Amino acid sequence: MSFSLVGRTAVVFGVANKRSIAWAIAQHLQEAGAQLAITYQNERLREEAEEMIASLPNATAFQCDVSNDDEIEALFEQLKQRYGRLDVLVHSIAFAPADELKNDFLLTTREGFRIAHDVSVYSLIALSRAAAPLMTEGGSVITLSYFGAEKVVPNYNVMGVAKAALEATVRYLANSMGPRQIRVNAISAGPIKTLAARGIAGLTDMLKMHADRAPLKHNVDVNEVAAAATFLASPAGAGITGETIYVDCGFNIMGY
Ligand code: NAD
Ligand code: 0WE
Repeated sequence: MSFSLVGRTAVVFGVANKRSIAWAIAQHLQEAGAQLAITYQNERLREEAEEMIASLPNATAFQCDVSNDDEIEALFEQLKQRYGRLDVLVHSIAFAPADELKNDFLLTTREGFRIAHDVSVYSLIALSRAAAPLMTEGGSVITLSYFGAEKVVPNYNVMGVAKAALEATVRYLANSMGPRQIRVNAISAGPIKTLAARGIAGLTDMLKMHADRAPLKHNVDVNEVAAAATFLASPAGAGITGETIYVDCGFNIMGY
């Protein structure tokens, strides 16, 4: 069984900068032989993203805000024209309004709940549906989750509820797309200092506690997450679908 992605095409969503988990995954998929479409969210991220993506062999940059159905449709029309077929889709996107990650969970607003679920969960369904007709030889869809889906992590709040919905969505999509040989899985990564984690009060203490408590006694590196994604994307992952695989140095198995 092969780990090679030679002759495969992957689309990767969620590159903001060099620290992005999506960027590490894109690099690993490229090293495994895939050609890549890499998307960034908006004009604000365009310059940095385009420059990074231009530096990666066999990679092309596209813009797509996943909260906009027209942008999703336009993107997949471009992907169809350019590549014809798709094999791998990586969804590495999450967003909740900043206040929702610092206020008491009881104060979660209707709009904050809606946005968190729209951007972080519904987008996986919308992107999977758009990709399915291009995955004519089967495929692999991969999303990123976090432990806050399963147990309470203070301040993760509505994002925890959204990640629980994301993991359930992975199971329902796996059942829906299975007959087309499209596999759908989540990687639940341990905390990593990326743009999405920066500014979180107490992150440094949290990283330290995580490394102390995890069986492997260190923090997760983006390359460990990217290696697991490459495995799930490759023929070596055949037979795995609907799963949430922890890449967290074993943190989640501990009871005390
Ligand atoms: P990041 O900030 O680099 O990536 C998040 C991405 O989401 C950004 O590229 C941002 O542009 C994109 N995004 C947000 N709203 C969007 C929209 N409407 N349309 C298109 N793109 C949008 O941070 P990251 O840590 O690499 O996060 C990637 C994924 O990994 C997220 O799902 C996050 O929940 C998950 N995750 C992160 C950690 C961590 O500790 N950093 C741990 C576990 C899981
Ligand atoms: O999924 C995430 C973070 C996702 C995220 C980050 C932000 C920051 C900027 C979603 N929305 C926003 N909105 C913003 O305005 N992680 C797994 C990283 C993370 O976030 C936490 C964590 C960890 C770990 C929030 C509280 C506690 C722990």
